[in-house]
Amino acid sequence: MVNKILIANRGEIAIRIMRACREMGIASVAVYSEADKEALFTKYADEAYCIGPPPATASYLNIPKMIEAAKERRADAIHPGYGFLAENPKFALACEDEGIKFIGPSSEVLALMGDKVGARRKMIQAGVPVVPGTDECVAELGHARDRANEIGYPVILKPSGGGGGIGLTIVANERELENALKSTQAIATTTFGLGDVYLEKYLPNPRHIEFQILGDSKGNAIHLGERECSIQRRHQKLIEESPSVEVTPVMRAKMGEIAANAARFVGYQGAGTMEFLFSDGRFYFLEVNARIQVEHPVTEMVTGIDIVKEQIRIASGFPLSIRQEQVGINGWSIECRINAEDPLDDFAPSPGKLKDYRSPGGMGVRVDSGVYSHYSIPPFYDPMISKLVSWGKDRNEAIERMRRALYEYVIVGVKTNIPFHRAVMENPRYVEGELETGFIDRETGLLDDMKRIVEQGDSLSERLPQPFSEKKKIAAIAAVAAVTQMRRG
Ligand code: MV4
Repeated sequence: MVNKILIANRGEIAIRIMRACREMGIASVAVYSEADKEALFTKYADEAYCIGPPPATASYLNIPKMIEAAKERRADAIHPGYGFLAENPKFALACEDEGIKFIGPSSEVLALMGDKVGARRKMIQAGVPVVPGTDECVAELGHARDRANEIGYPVILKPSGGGGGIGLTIVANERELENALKSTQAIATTTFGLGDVYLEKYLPNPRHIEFQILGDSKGNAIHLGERECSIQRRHQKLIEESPSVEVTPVMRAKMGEIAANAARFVGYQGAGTMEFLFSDGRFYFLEVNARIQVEHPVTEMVTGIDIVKEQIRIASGFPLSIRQEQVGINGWSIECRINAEDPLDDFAPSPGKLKDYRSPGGMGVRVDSGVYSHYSIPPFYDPMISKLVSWGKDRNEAIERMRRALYEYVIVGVKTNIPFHRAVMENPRYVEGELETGFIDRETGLLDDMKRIVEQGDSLSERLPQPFSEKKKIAAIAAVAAVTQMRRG
């Protein structure tokens, strides 16, 4: 097994990885930016190393600095977490060149999966069902027009160097194609440095369902079932669950086998996700996420498998610790991403100091977080406070536990999206499992539900003494004003 892992990431995922290290007796090295000196992950690690100023480009995205830190601290492996350098083939290659184990797929596989149209081609070869579309890029209008006519409108233009939703353009008819092609190519060039775009049939309002896969260096690959990730806002996932109400055991076995076969076909090593759109009872491959994902805990809760430990074992050259027949799905798990943002102000970020903080607990509740009471959430990175994860024997119990946990959560000092999560957990369509990617846009009543939830003030937070509460401040000002009035009168 590796001896010392440098975690090239920050926040909750850095701690998630360090927890696995601690249980496995592996030393951990945190690298932190100047903005993260007081962050929990910096304190949690066995060692900490400052890699530069707050902007990510100067710190968490700085490949030479990461390698320098690993060599200086004699780390024999690097875990990249998610985001930042996690799927950067140059980073994996730099690790490989220095004899440091990159905890993830090889640089070749990362490069292949990062090229979305190349990944599509490869998946077609592996027998994976894909959305009807082009298996090469479309550069000229004439070519795009011919292919779009074959596919049939509406179509969607996607940057090949992208992923995750940036630069997607829905094209309703041929008249729109010319402008759409130009603008998508321009966006692709500016954001990904590559103007390549490809075409797919546009599926209206699909569900987003993804399969977790694990592949080792011995050629074994298995799947850990699916996650339903349809509750998204502007391509940001907010709620995920496993399993999906839409997937029967027969479908799970069939799609899971297709996913695992595809992993084996490309020589996939480590943990990964195959994203699918689910529409009209069918799965269509979208892309591979070649990293540990934010939402991995829901899979861990229902399978009992520690995905980060498996990643570390795989990178150390060990075979997978479980066979496919040993993987079972037990109960139901839901994750709510708790963000420092104001859901009543178009989800505007709300970084700042946590004047008070107490996370929920009790049976079937897991909180993965990188904060503590009196910690200041820096404005430089994503505003996630924690991942609140519930587990229950069935979906209903997982929802009940999530509602109860959201009631218990005390976060004072910043605005959070907890009212949004409470509104969804009581939404009749959500409770019925009627989820699609258009859920938030379609459920126009959510805003009023959130307002009501905020006004009702039915939370544990409201019942605890709150030295900094806004309500008390207002009451104090009113009292002073009343006294002043009396004196005047
Ligand atoms: C699509 C699609 C419809 N048809 N592709 C958005 C994220 C990126 N990974 C792919 N996305 C989509 N691709 C075809 N052919 C609709 C979306 C999409 C979406 C997908 C998943 C979750 C939320 C979404 C919100 C809008 C659009």
